[in-house]
Amino acid sequence: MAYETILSEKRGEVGLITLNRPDAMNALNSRLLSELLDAVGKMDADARIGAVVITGSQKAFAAGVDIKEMQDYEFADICMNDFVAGWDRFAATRKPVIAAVSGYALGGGCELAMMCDFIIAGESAKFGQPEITLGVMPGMGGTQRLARAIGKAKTMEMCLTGRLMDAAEAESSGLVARVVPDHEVVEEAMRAAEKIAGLSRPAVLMTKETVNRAFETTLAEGLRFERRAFQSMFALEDQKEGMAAFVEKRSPSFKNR
Ligand code: CO8
Repeated sequence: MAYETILSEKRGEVGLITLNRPDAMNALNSRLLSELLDAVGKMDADARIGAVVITGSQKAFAAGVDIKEMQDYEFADICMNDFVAGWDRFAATRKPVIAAVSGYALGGGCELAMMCDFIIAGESAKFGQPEITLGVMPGMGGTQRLARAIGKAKTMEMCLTGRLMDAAEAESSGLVARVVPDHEVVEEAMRAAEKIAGLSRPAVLMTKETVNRAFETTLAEGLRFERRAFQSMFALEDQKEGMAAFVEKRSPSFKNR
């Protein structure tokens, strides 16, 4: 598939996807969604890739779903086409996905960043769910993922008024993992992705799956899931190698990568 709205490249063991609709603030249209799904799906299936970074431009990670594409939709179109389902497929990516966010991450752009496993933000990043100002509401997980990330008070304020949050507030609220200077945001995300890609893949996948359980189930069930996943790691050669390397004071060489 030839991409028109994204750039996709491999850098060593990391996949880098750049949203690329500069004239539309990287607004997420259906073409971009299908290209993103294609690119991330290939990276998820590629044994040589250990983690993925998604970024936009200095001005905008993504300023939301494409309003011009959406404006004439009727209820029946939205129901029958269920185009949110594509985003659910993106969120189900098994390998770690890091969002490197500079500029605007609004509406569906903020929701896309939150579907990633963590966000590294540049100082210029601005997050928001301004859908209410368009006469609608978040529809790609914003009300749920934002509430889990930053709590009810700020989520309600942002979703009900459309107020944007800057990078410093996003970090202190727990929405982003770290804030770095804008010119370093992709490099920092790549460094984190490279670190992950050098680790035991089964351990990484199970860790991601287990942390995500925390948002889907009770504490008791989550703890049971974690215990079983932890126990299963002792069936991996990588556990033997990782612990032997520590004891022998050398770097581990994980087999399952
Ligand atoms: N959709 C389509 N085009 C957009 C979008 C967008 N979301 N955002 C910006 N653009 C376009 C503008 O229309 C403009 O195009 P043109 O030059 O042809 O007029 C171009 O990008 C540049 O934008 P601006 O001139 O507005 O640039 P500014 O620097 O003045 O402002 C902003 C930047 C603040 C980001 C401003 O563009 C803005 O407010 N954008 C809209 C933000 C927004 O409301 N986002 C929410 C969209 S709704 C949504 O995401 C719903 C998600 C749930 C859907 C569930 C189904 C999948």
